[in-house]
Amino acid sequence: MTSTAGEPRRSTDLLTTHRWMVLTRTLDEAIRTLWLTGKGVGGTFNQIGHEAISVGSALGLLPDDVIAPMHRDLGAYLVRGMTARRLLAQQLGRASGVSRGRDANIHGCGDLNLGIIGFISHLPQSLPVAVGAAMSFRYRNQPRVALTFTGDGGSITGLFAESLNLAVLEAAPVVVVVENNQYAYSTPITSHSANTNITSRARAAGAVAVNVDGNDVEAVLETVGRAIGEARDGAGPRVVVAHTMRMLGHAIHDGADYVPAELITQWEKRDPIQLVEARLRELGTSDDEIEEVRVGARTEVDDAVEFALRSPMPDPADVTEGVWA
Ligand SMILES: Cc1ncc(C[n+]2csc(CCOP(=O)(O)OP(=O)(O)O)c2C)c(N)n1
Ligand SMILES: [Mg+2]
Repeated sequence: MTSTAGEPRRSTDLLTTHRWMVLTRTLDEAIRTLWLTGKGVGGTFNQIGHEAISVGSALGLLPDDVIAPMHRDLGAYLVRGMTARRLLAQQLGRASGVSRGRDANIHGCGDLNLGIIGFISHLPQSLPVAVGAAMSFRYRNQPRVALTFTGDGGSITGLFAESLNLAVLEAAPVVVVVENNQYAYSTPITSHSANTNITSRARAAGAVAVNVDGNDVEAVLETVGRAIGEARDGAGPRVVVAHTMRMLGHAIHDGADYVPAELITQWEKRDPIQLVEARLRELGTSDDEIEEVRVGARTEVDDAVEFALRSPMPDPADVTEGVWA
């Protein structure tokens, strides 16, 4: 397998990308509705506003690559082939879910057949795992890449710097997408980071780091695609800091009344799906074609909701199966 740095690794047209983004948003909204109507189990995270990052990043990978998504990356799971049905059953803790009801929401939501490393934590416990996977690819001379995500809050932890340090020393083919959505739980980036320039912190560890507009999916496709190509070609780790806004609370219980309303209004004007739709119209896509995508997503998600709700809860008798310790 050869690759050329600078080229996205999978050809994809913008309408297909838009379809993944709309499916992600529709699924996310269904999860929210299920929780708000009392059908959820435990907590859940919404990712509205992050669709361009998760979808645009995952589309840059090849089938043999691995991905370790975080809690705002529903789109990455879908792009890698995890169905809406399995994801919703997982969210509802059902036996037909990815972890067979051992855990709910995105925790434990991995499937190595799809190259998805199960979510540990994004603070950023998945990062050293992705670095380890990337090191093993290099040792075995395999042209594969590991892609992982963390948040602005995750990027200020020691593990972020330590993982990057090792990745640089080992020239590990790993790409780290930092989703800077301005908040870590209720703490704004200006309160949790003395240096809010995340690329400079990544560079301090010796990694090559670039910024991207996280609401512009074409920019994400190009920037992360290039980073993946360079990592695959042996250039070492790449960090892409994608700037966006967390449009809802940290998790479903959080009304986020600590976020200034003007900030949300300002970012609503840059909604990633509206932006890609405006671009599609510019390129000649009709309103009917866009509506068709929305209807398709609603049909798929309605089916997934029905499937998940009629799936049984796990049987307490087999609770120890598939558990290591
Ligand atoms: C090791 C660990 N400590 C604390 C938590 C609780 N926690 C979950 S998410 C989060 C904040 C994450 O913020 P950020 O990295 O900016 O990601 P975001 O949620 O904004 O996408 C915290 C403190 C955790 N999951 N794991
Ligand atoms: Mg954050």
